[in-house]
Amino acid sequence: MLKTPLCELLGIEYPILQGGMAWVATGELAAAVSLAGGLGIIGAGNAPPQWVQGEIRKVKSLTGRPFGVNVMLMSPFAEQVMEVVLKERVPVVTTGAGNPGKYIPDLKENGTKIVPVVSSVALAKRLARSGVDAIIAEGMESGGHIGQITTMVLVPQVVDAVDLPVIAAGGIADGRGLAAALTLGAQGVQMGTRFMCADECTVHPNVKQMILGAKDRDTAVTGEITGHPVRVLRNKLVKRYEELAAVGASAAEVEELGVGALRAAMRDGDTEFGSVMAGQIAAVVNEIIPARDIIHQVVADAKQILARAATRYCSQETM
Ligand code: TUI
Repeated sequence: MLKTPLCELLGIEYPILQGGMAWVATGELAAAVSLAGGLGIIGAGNAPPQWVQGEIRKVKSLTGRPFGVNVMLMSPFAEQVMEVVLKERVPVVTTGAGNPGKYIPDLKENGTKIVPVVSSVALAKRLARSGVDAIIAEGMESGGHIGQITTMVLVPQVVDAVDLPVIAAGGIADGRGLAAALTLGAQGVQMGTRFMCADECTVHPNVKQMILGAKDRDTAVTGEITGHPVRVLRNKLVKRYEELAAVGASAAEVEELGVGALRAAMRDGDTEFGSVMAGQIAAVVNEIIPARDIIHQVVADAKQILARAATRYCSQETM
């Protein structure tokens, strides 16, 4: 057992959430994670509401356990996706890339738990006042759209700023990361990149192989010119982006480079010119195993690490 009050709040066995990654986190992955006792999350990304509804039904057909949908607030379909989420009575909604404030009253009335992702203390405080149920504090080690603060620095500040369960995200892929997050005051973790290499993840196999091969300095942050910094694995797209940035290209030119690139990577396997969004922790992801095994390994290792630290470093004699 490794239980925190967050487990009770979300109705899960282990304090592990699976990141709701666009074009990656389908119903198959979400169901596998929820069946294993974590919280599986469908990534709506820029997908239309009909697709999201199909994935929700898929999860419901595979498990009766709680699951979530991540609503990407920059999506042109965000509002319609929220309507589907309400209609389908999805147990948990996470949000990203924006402020979900205007959706909170309807979600609360629906009995949906709302757990926004934030990358700053200010937004965490504002949302806590609006009545959200928990907060995911995501550091800039993460893949995809990121803020500017690391997980190590952001999590304790959000923990101090709000009177809600905090979930740490960004740079976490194993038991060491879970133990560290709990030590920082978080009640759980969200892992994205680690679950991309779950057996049940339907992302293109080329992407899984690229993660397995990634080393410490193999990610880069693109999109700073457009105002939407995004962490991806280095490839020819990144080179092209860096060339454009060097000659002072306009935001529009850079934006054009990214159109369709995420889907090209994640679904079609174009790891050369696609946008392979993944976190820095890709470097420690070295095997493709079932979601259940990921969760069990992470929990078992975290428990051992925390117990060892307590006996090794905290005994009376060493004081
Ligand atoms: O949302 C994410 N990560 C994502 S979304 C995504 S899809 C995408 N594709 C192309 C360009 C951009 C995105 C890929 N990865 N993580 C959660 C997250 N949310 N990180 C940072 C934020 C965030 C940023 C600003 C949340 C709120 C926010 O506030 C803005 C405001 O209105 O105050």
